[in-house]
Amino acid sequence: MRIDAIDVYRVAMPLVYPFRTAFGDNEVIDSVLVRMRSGGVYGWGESAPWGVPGYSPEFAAGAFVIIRDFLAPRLLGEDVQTGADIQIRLAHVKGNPFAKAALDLAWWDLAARRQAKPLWQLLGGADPEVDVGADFGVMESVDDLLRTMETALAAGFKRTKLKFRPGWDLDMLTAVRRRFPDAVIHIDCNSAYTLADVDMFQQIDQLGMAMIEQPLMHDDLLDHAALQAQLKTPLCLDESITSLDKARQAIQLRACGWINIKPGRVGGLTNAIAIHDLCQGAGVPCWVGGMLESAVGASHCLALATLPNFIYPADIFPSERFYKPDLSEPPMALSAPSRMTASNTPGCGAEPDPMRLEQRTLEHVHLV
Ligand code: OSB
Ligand code: MG
Repeated sequence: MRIDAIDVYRVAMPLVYPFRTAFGDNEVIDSVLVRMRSGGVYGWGESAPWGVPGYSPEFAAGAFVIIRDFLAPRLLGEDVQTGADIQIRLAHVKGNPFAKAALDLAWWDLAARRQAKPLWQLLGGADPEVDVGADFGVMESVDDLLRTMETALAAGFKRTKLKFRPGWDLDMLTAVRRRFPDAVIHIDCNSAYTLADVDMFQQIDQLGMAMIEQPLMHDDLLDHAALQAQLKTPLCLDESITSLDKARQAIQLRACGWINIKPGRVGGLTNAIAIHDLCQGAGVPCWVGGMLESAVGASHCLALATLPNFIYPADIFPSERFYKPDLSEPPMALSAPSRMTASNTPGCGAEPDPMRLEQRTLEHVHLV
């Protein structure tokens, strides 16, 4: 299909409460949305690298410029048949997976809408209903966390992910484990530690975590392999897996037992599927993560999560947990306890509410 026009929006989406992790405390999520037109049909993509390069080296204002000046011009007027075609045309830019992802996702949504197919089916999903988990950031007190976890467990969530950072660490986790001895729990360190912390990780190793997510540097594989060799708890790589090659190398090095796949972090759904398939062949299980995208980006994540090697509940949440209201419609909602169902309408099933998009846009460009 010929790509006739691309609109790029950089938006700031206010959170209902600050999201606190090892890479900072945020009250607003900065995201980039792309609308891609072919003939009379539009597709939407979204990628949320956030406003500050604290999770990865990318940030929303930079991604906006990369898309506007270097990526979108390579697609306009072109006939693009497959996701691989998109990636080839974007390959002249090194790295910058979040910027590439916004375009790649818009292409997939557009392709699905043109075929009048739900995105999850176009991606090769098996069942539109998937497991989703509960996640908790750093809180005011351990008592607050215990109370919130109690509610989540009572609501039927099958696993809980806890943000972990210096000062909100072993004491917190020990208290949680004491209170919930059988719950499936894992921690996400967002690259806050080094190999000098191996003693702490060996103590965590006794607490029966389902996995330890990204303990070490954001782009590291070797130190993770060294740490993994000293632990029985599987590590999960998030930040470090930015491409198919990184996933292959991580598996080869035995740097982890799990791989988290976020469409944004790996450059889009095309690469997310390739990583999923590689991991499936290698016997490495995966799960889908997110970046607090609006319902457009989250719907893409949900469609991805229908693929068969995603066997741990995804980081996809009801919109109201973060946004009141969500920038995009319809909002993300549970379809059953700890479950969400990918949309059966053509495409990803969501698009921005025009008024909210206008209110939250910091920068917009229309490219033809
Ligand atoms: O590391 O998985 C991450 C959100 C934004 C940026 C990075 C991450 C996350 C999450 C999302 O952990 C899940 C959550 O809401 O806790
Ligand atoms: Mg993570």
